[in-house]
Amino acid sequence: MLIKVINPNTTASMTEKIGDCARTVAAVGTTIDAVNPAMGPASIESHYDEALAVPGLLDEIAKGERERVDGYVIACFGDPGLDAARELARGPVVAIAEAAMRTATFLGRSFSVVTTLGRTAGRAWDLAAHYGVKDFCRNVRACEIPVLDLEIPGSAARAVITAECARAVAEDGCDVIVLGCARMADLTADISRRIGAPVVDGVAAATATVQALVSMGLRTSVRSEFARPLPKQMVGLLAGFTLDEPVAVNGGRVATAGPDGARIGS
Ligand code: 5HY
Repeated sequence: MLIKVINPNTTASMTEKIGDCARTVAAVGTTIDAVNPAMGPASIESHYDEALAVPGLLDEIAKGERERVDGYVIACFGDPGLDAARELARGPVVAIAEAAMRTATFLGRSFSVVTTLGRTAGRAWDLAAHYGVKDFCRNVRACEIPVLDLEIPGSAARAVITAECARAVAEDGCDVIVLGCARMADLTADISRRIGAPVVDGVAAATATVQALVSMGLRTSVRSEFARPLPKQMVGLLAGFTLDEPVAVNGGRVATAGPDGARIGS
């Protein structure tokens, strides 16, 4: 099984750490291909960043369809481009906020999210509501740490995040902690040991979920909302994202051209 883990920002060192974390839950026979787009923001910390990360993300999905990838992980806590990616990919696509929040509901009555910047908290609440788990969410707490500070060896980020997680357990009374950034994935075990509560990282949760879905032979339904987009002309910078007329192949997903003009086979 081949799972493509896409870090939608363009920071390769972060992609490498995300890939390492995804491999901790990969079963024998599962290959993890961790990638980031060649275009887009170095980190995603605003709606603007998120919007501009999506074309690069979709370009990686299109490449993955050519590479016959079995399933995808979107490794950014805003779950950018998730619905569009599900329209384009044959295999299942799981994003880390959804996976982490749903996983947390298996482990206790409530969770709190501990994230990077306060300005992203609203997005986390919107996602909790969208995924139907808002009643489980006690709080979304921000550490006011820029995403890329997590890349700085020896920075205070680890201690600040751990302290915020401990405060969440003490003050919110939550049973479980959800880490609100893909780059926090390698802090999970240490924080859990220190605060005495389960800590869920979305990279591992999403990778394990995609692996399980593929193993069960399950993929996104194409009956309505996630059917292939109707082809239309894209112009300007996005001309290469024009999807051409689909051709039915073996009753399955259609074969068509992708954002980079290369055919996507089914
Ligand atoms: C993430 N940004 O997981 C989010 C975290 C955030 O570049 N990777 C990013 O702050 O929303």
